[in-house]
Amino acid sequence: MIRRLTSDTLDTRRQTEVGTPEQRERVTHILHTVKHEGDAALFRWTETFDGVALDRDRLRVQGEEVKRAYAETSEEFVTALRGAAERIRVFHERQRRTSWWEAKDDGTILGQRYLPLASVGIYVPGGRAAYPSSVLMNAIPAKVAGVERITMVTPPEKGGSVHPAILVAADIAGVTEIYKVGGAQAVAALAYGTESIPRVDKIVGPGNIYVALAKQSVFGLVDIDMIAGPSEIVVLADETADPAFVAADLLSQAEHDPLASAVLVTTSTALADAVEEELKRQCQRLSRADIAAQSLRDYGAICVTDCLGEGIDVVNRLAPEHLELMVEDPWGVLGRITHAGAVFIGPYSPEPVGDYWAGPNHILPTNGTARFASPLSVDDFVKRSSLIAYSRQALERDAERIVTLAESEGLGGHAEAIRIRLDRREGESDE
Ligand code: HSO
Ligand code: ZN
Repeated sequence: MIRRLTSDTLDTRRQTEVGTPEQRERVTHILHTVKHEGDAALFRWTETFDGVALDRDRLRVQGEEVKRAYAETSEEFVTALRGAAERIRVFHERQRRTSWWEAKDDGTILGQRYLPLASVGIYVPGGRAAYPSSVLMNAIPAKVAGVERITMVTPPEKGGSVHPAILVAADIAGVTEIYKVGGAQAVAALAYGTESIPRVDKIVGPGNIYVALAKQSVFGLVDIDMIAGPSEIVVLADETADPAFVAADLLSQAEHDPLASAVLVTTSTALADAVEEELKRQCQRLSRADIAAQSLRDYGAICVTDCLGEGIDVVNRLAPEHLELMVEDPWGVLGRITHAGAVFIGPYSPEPVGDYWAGPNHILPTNGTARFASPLSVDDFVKRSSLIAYSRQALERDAERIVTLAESEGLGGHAEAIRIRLDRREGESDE
């Protein structure tokens, strides 16, 4: 049910090309219609893809529906979600940046100012991939950053409603408006704006292939987050690890998606054998056994290495989204890990702790992109401005060199903007 691969043959990275030419063409067409026809195109596509007839009133989720959503979900669920939200908020508060200024003796002031984005759009997929926890992970960093308008879009279910758990999560996270539209048409609405949906500055959140292609297409007009691939976990374990724990954690990731990848890298053949047994035993007990089994078969692997150093090299090469360290000295190993989206340290830090509760973001770089990308954070929802304040004294001092550089680029107007100031005596005006 799971392959044995060597460190040479193990590579979980997928193709990075997103979508087929036909899918791209379809998305281009959908974007075009929404751009030119606005709401009318949204209603048409929603009828086609979701089988739901919308109008302006029904497009936006009303306060009444949110109230009803609370009534339809259990108190335990709401309490747990609130607890998670608070922990996520506290963790992300620590990521807040402070603007800074530096005043020098020559009268110059240089600085950097952070400001929140004014508006962001969060895409929440429909059906089985609609996770309330992901609503929190997307919206809370934006809230902490100070984003004023947080718009959520999500495809309506058959009867034209949105899953109550998603509405409750959106409410707890501080989402300001919710629209029942999904797919490429929702991305188009967020990027271009329609009569009913105001455009936003950045679009985040996972979606299917059409959503990913649409996000890619509108990038530049608006900002986007990463294009997330299927989820991954790598467990690095030695003979001290509990095989039942290791198997459970691999399965917790495999159950997400037939395309998810769960990999064990270990120095111990005995552990590898025991984990394989455990995988078989535990998998059949899962409600999503089919998905987990398919994921393990197609994208799972066990890799036995000669030594821990070789195992660490394999991990760094894979640059996994999630890495669990279940080795005798996990803190010692941590210093040698260079690429991983999130590192779970020791036997009592299974990945679901991070998926739901601990506080760090569960939206992480996939497909080896942890080599250069980071978890979603408050930084994704702020931007910087540079601040430059020169004094006459400082300008006099630096003028010659600035003029030299300007003239070397053939930009006389630049040089003149410096000279005109020096030619004038202090306090003198044009008249
Ligand atoms: N492990 C998933 C996040 C998630 N798990 C949501 C449960 N709900 C992707 O990293
Ligand atoms: Zn998960």
